[in-house]
Amino acid sequence: MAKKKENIGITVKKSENLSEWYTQVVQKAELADYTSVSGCMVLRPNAYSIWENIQKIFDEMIKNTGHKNAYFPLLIPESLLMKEKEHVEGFAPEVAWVTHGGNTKMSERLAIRPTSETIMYESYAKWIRSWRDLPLLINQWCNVVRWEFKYPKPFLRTREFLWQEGHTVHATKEEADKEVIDILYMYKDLMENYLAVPVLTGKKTEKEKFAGADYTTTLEAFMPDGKALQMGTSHMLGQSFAKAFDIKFLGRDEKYHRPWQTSWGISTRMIGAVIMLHGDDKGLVIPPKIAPVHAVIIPIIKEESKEKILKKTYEIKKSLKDYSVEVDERDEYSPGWKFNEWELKGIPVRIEIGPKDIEKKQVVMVRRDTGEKEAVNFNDINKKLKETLDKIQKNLFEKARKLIDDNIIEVEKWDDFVKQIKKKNIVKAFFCGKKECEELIKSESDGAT
Ligand code: 86X
Repeated sequence: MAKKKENIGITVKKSENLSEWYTQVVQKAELADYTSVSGCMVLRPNAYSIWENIQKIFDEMIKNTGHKNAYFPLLIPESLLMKEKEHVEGFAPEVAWVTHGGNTKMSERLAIRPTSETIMYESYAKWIRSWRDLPLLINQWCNVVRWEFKYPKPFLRTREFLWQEGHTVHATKEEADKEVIDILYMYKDLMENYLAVPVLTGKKTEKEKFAGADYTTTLEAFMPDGKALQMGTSHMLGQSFAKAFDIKFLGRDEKYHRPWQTSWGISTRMIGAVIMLHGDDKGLVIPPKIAPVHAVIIPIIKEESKEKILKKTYEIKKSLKDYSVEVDERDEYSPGWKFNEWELKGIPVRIEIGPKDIEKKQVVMVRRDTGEKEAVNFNDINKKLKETLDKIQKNLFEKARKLIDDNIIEVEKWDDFVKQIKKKNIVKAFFCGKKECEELIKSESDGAT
């Protein structure tokens, strides 16, 4: 018997209470869960598989451009972490420490990495000898911990998160400048063409740049609440770390030189942006290119035709071997209940097949993003699925693009600037870049950054 519909759906509208809506989607789509440690959350399989897809895409991009992966230790001695003062100063209150091994107090406490510049550059100083060792292009995928006290939000603000951090060393400033921009545009490609999240790229102000960097470039997405969300950063570190860690190389001219460095990172926070931006009142909507499951086939089973329908269902699944396809043949749930559940989980395409469809040699294909239904002949399923996934991918991006475009307002006067910021728009205006002006802007306009 089919179960009666329980209240597994989202009970608030996205437009009415974004924050509550977000929390419900995360929980009910089984993306993440809280634990007994505040700010430390479980990435459940539905979210971790999205992360694995993102990793795979970006990992290939950086490998194709000569970068290699490595793994550096989790624990960083205090003295090492403090070596480049400028970069730690503002962050020191967020460092989590390991102080004991069993009952024995350590002679020097160890930081749980908040970022890995120090531990990596200590090694770099040993490994880099001559111009032949450059460029050094290393990335690591790992977890980091920052003990923040702001209210945690799954994916968007957690004390532990997963990320990649790339750390490169170059012989010349020009090469390092180029690396910063190349990575920035790889990030943009990933975010726009795979996550379907349009981003604005640019340079952070003096106040907002990474203190250890000469300059910081950033990618910012625009959320439905009118706020910008930082999706990634790519820094030009200049020579400051090379000096602090005494990284040098013997040039072709037989003289010692200071190399130039970059660092860059993206994290599981991106998943939060995907949820916020693409989700709707029915729940999650996953862009096809990062979806762990592309399509779910739901056989509409009547006792007399059960065998026939299941046989065809698995035939179809087999014919779709280029895609990740699930079959939901649970008979304790009604078709309608299953439809709702797969919609809640954001799976891009639903394929329904019932007794009448078999007779007509067709299935019904349903898009998650628009709800559009279409009858598709058995012979066209493969082709149609590809087309539909492409359409969904494109539509999600274009909808998000429109949201950002509609909310960017260009102004020339200060009063208009303040007015538009208060309306939660993104404002495009001239900015002199001075620190005093930045502070004034922030205080006079409800905290614009
Ligand atoms: C800044 C800079 C940089 C590599 C990236 O943005 C991309 C990947 N690193 C990270 N940052 C800190 O340096 C930092 C340091 C300490 Cl000690 C901390 F507790 C928190 C931090 N947060 C950010």
